[in-house]
Amino acid sequence: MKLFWKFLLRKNLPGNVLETLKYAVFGLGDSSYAKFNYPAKKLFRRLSQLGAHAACPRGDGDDQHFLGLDGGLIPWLKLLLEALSQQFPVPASMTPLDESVCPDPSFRLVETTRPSTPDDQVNLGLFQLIENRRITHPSHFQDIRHISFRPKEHMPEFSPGDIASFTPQNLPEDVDSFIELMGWQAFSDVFFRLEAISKAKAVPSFFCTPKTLREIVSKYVDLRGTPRRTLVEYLYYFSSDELEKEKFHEWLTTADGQEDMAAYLHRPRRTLLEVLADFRSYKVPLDYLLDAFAPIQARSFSIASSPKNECLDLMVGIVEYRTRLVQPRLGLATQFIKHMLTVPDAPLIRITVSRGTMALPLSDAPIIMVGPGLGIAPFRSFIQARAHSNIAQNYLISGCRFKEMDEHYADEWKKYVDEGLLWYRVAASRDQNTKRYVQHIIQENATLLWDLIHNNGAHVYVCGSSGSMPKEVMEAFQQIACDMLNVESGAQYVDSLVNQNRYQQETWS
Ligand code: 2AM
Repeated sequence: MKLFWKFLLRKNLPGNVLETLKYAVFGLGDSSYAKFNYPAKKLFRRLSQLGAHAACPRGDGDDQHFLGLDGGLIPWLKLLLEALSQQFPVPASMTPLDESVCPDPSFRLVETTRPSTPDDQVNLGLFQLIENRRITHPSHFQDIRHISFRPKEHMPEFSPGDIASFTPQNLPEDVDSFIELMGWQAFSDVFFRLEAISKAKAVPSFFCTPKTLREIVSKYVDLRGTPRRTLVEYLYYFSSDELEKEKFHEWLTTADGQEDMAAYLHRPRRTLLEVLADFRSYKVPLDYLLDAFAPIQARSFSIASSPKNECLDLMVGIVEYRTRLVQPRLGLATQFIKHMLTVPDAPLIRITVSRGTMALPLSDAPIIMVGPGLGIAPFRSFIQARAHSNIAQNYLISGCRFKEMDEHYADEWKKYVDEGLLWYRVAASRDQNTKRYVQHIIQENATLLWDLIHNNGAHVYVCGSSGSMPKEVMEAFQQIACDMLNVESGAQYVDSLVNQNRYQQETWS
C-alpha cells in the first residue's frame, strides 16, 4: 500500500495511465477513531484527482454499525454490481447464478484414526496459567483481571509495548449443546482430518493434525458470537420447513427482511447457540462446518509485564452487557476467562506475541505515559522494564473511577515512587462531584511536562479507549505548547512530535 501510495503521489506519473483506469474503493474502519477510513478517503480522492473514473461512490465499512462491516458492504456491493453490469452486461447466452442452489462445500471432513502425536505435546508457545485475579473491588461494576502465565518452555522474545494473543475456547456445555442441536452426536469422538475441495481455500493451520469433532467445535467454532449472514444462507439451504425457509429467504433478499434480520440477530447480539435453538428444521451436513460457521478469533492484549520476567502478565476487562434479551451478553473470551481459565485446572493455552504500535525510546530519555483505565497495561511493561535497568524519569498519569475501586496496581506504583524511579499521578473521575480526568493532570503539571518534552527529549505515550480521550489529551498537550511558545496554536508542535515518533498512541474501541 505504501509503495502504491508513493507512486500515486509522484509528480511525473507516466502518461495518462490513470485516465483509463476505473476503480472502486471500500474502506474498512471503525468510526470511533478520529481518522475513520482515512486511507480509503484519501485514495478515492487522489485517484479521482488523477483522472481515473470511479465505478461507484466510495463505500465505508464501519465496525460500529450494528451489522458490522456488512452494514456498509452489502448496499455498496449492490451499487458496484449495478454499475459493473451496466458497463459489462452479462451476455444473454450466460445463465445467471441460481442463488437457491446450495454451493458445494469448500472442505471435506474425512474420518481418520487417532494421531500418534497429539499436537498438544508440542510445548513451544504453550503457557500455563498461574494467576487469574480480579483487581477491581468486588463491589465495583467492572470486573478487571490480572492474568499471569508461565511459558512451558521459554519466554518468547518481545519488547515492552508488544501484544499477546490467544484464542479462547468454548465451554464444554456449549459444545455439547451445539453438537446436539446439529444432530452430530454420533461424530463427537470421531477423529477427522480436513481436505480442501475448493482450490480457493487453504486448510486452516488448526487442522494440521486430526482432531475429534468435539475438539474442533470446542476450539474452532465461535458459538457465542453473533452469526454472520452466511449462516442464514446455509440455514436457508438446509431447512425443510417451508415457513422457516421463507423467512430466511426474505431476510436475505428484501430490504424489509434485512431490517427484520437486524432486529432479530444483530441489534440484540443473539449468539449462534441462541439462533440455532430458535429453528428446528435445518440439517446441515458436517462438511459445511467451515462454510456455515465463523471461526473463533484470537483476542489480543497489550502485554503488561517486562520481557525479563518469568511470567507474562495481561490485564483483561471482562465484557458483560445487556441488550433487550433476558440473558446478559457474555463474550466468548469472557466465559473462557471466568470459567475455564481458573487455577489449577486451566488448559494449557497457546500464546503468540506480535509487535505493538508503541515502543520505548532507544535512549534513556524521559517517558510520559498517559493511560486511563485499561490503558495502563502496556505502561506496566514499560515501567518494569526500565526499572529493571534502573532507568528513572518515568512519568505515569493514570485514570480510574474511584480510588478505592479501580486504581490498578497502586501498590506497585508506590514502590517505584519510593525508589525514585516513578512520578505517578492518578485522576479519579468520580470521587468528587466534577469529573477529573487525565487531561486535568496534564494541565496542572504544564511546566514540568513542557520541560521534559521541550528541553529533555521526553517521549509521550497515550493508551486507552478510543472515544474522546485521545483527542482531549492531545489538545491538552497542544495547549501547553501554545502557552509556552506563545503561538496561536500548539497543533504544529505536537504534530512534529508525532512525526519524530515522540508522541505515540494506542487506542481501541
Ligand atoms: P468516567 O467513566 O467517570 O467518565 C477509565 O475509563 C477512566 O477514563 C474513567 O475514569 C473514565 O471516566 C475516564 N474517561 C472517560 N472519558 C474520558 C475522556 N474523554 N478523557 C479522559 N478520561 C476519560
